[in-house]
Amino acid sequence: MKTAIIAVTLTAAAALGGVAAAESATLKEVKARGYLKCGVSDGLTGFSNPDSQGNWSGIDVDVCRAVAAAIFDDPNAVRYTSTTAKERFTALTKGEFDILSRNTTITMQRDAGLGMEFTGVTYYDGQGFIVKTDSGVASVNDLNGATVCTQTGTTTELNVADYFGAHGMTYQILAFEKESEALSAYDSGRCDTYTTDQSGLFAAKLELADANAHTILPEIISKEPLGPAVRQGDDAWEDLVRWTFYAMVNAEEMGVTSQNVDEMLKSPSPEIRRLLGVEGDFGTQIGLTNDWAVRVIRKVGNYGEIFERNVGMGSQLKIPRGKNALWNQGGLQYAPPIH
Ligand SMILES: N[C@@H](CCC(=O)N[C@@H](CS)C(=O)NCC(=O)O)C(=O)O
Repeated sequence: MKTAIIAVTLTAAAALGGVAAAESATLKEVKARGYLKCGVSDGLTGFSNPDSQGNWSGIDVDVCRAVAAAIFDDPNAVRYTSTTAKERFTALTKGEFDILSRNTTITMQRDAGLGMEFTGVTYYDGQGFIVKTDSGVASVNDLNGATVCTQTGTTTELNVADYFGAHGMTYQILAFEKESEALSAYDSGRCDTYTTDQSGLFAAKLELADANAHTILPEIISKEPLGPAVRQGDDAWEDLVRWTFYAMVNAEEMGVTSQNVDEMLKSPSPEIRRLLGVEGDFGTQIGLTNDWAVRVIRKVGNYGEIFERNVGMGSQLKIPRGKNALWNQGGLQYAPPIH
């Protein structure tokens, strides 16, 4: 009996003392290849969008750039693959890329039923609607009998069915595989409204022939927590991607930016010292060196910086922080602590 108790106590102590980090097969492959493979959209301003030279930018792109900075100290060591809403999950599970970072909503079916793991919420969104201002529609509740344009393989159709059903409203869906097709169908008057994540509506507005002739309705009909996903079965890779994002959120909370990170290495604050690897051995726990977050923050920035330049006031979209503010500023962005 006594022996059993001692054995249990020793096991617990060993667990608290830490176990050697399991080597990530994906990390090994990425290192040998020399770059990260990142699955993105066909082009969505603010999230993942190529310029005329084929250079990608956006919040989702910065997630991949951050992981590449953490591994290679080079945010450009990434190859991007466009994937449609419909194909994205099979493309990830078949191994076409190491991370899917494509304005993807976390749902139970996707997390538990499709062989993927989500690593955090990079953007809290919700589904909205855009209408022509002169249609007189001022609320979703004015859309009874409407023809609704949307994209296949997304969360949008189910949300419309749930909301319209619950409110006793009828509707007709016109669904397209490509966003450009859905949007031009709406722009040419084939649908009364176009529906998607509200962030996508801000982006879509910029593509319409006369952006000023359209209004985004005030209601949000769903929860769309967007985040990156990795294949199931490589827990160590999942941890690396998860803590790289958490490092960016923690950095914002601690006031560590791409501009001051080198100065911050001298900070006396224990939590900043742990984040930046001056103290502790947190980087090695995800298969990297302890200053992994320094590379991420220096080369890509903290969460607030990536939000502002891609979708916030420093971007064309000008989306307010809203729910994506930090938890201590009235928002939902909350990263677990590094200790
Ligand atoms: N967050 C939703 C919607 C994602 C989605 O595919 N949205 C469209 C409209 S914003 C899109 O990404 N279009 C760009 C593209 O297809 O490349 C989901 O995960 O199902």
